[in-house]
Amino acid sequence: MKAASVVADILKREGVKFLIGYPVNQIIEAAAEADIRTIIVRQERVGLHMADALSRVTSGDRIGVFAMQHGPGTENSFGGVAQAFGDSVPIVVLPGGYPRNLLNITPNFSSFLNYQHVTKWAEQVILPQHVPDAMRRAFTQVRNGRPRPVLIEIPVDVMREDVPDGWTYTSTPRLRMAPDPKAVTEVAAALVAAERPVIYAGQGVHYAKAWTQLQELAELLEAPVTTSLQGKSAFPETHPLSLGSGGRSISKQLHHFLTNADLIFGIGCSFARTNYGVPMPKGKKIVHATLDPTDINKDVPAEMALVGDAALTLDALLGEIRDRLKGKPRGRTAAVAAEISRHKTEWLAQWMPRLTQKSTPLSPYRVIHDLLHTVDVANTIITHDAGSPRDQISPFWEATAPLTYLGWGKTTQLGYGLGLAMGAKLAKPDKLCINLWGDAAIGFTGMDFETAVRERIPIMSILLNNFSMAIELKVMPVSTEKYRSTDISGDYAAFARALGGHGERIEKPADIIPAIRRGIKATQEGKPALLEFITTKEVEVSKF
Ligand SMILES: Cc1ncc(C[n+]2csc(CCOP(=O)(O)OP(=O)(O)O)c2C)c(N)n1
Ligand SMILES: [Mg+2]
Repeated sequence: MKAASVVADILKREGVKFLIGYPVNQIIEAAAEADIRTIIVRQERVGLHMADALSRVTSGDRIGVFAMQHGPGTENSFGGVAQAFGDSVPIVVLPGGYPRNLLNITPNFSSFLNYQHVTKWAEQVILPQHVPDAMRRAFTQVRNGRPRPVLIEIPVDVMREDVPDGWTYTSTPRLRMAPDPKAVTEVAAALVAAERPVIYAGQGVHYAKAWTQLQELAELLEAPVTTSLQGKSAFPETHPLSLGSGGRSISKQLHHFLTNADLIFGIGCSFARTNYGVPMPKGKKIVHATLDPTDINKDVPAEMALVGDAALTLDALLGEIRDRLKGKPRGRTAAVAAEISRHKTEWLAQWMPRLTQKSTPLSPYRVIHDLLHTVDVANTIITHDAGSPRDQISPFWEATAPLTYLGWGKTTQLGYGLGLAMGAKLAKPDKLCINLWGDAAIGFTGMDFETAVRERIPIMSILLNNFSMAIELKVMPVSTEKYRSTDISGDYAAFARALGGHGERIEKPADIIPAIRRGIKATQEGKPALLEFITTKEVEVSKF
């Protein structure tokens, strides 16, 4: 068997159903021969984003795989891999490599060398007989420990060579690690002793599928819960103990509770310092539970820490806490819920004029509010994009079911959302998959709307077109005034139609909901929809 066919065979044994890629890479042809559906994108970055979403929405049970050609393909893929690394997403990247006589010789791009800083594991396979070993290592690494991209570079001449008969492959295990029982006892005592604890859940809860344990912990401690952007939807945001998600913009109730917390318990989170996460106030007792010890004491000093899978960690803590409380609730829930509700009511009252604004151009907040109240939220997977759309939607979208909101942004590449929605739709065809983006974002990856049409991946794109990079207006006043440097333009509804999709431009408030309904209908008929809302250059976000 040729090395490329061995890779395809191994992908099959690892449960891979889709190979997303861009030619030329012999693995694409070999995958098709092995009945793995190949999906060809218009540029590598979007394909990587699709693979990324596939892993995210399946909690890593399925691993997104992407293959591209040596040279330009690998050079052009860097953004997609870097984004997955920044956001800790497990994907397998299979670049071709230059033939061995040119491999590692300048100016030929070496994936092995160049991807070191954006992968947790990178290998170059020199001999065809080593392909199964390399694939075993890659899948073992991608399924275990901190989720992150892995990469196996196979030179084109190796792909064409035979792997000698007798090779074997066993699919790799997913192993979990549990925290030190002694540390669990100490943390349980601290959680029970805290007067005003706040639980901060990260995406580790999604990967461990520890959603019920998280809710149980909140209800047992009678403590409020927030999440990172990546952890958004790990806790039902309509729950009386929910503070909503953290991000660059946050709710008033979240600000209030974090400011007044005596202990912050981070579960399945990195506490990485970022502009796109809520900062932890100084002087709080931080308890950090994560599966990656390199995050402990990195950006936020922790008084106590637990290392392990979020589900096993929460299981262990729940046992200890139940023992300590002895079935006697402390009766805090009503007061905590009332305190949340008071701040939430005040906050929403303050934002309601924008959320229900009747003027034109439309308020992006009105579009988001109408969308939230039109779709079936629990059966929708939505993602934001970089820039204002992220900060406008994330505090106001109340996710009710796990993995129905793909939050992101440790690094914030404009245009990421489209591929995420497409990958989510591939993995969960019964969900309405939406990406919300601005007119700068579509400039990066918009052409892959054609991939959605051609590959029958009926997503719904909500485009907020304000003919501007509005978020930059404050930082670029002179270049805007002199050279119109923040202006951009386009007729994206026409663009969507030209590519074979459903495209509509919406300018009046009364047309928002009917257009959303028509967009959903188009997706149900198998046609991707792009709804282009003409909006104000809104720059206000909910910050404290
Ligand atoms: C690849 C990339 N380059 C640059 C940026 C910096 N950046 C963040 S948002 C933004 C402009 C956003 O404009 P738009 O999407 O139209 O949203 P608006 O602020 O107009 O609502 C820029 C340039 C980025 N996030 N990603
Ligand atoms: Mg814009």
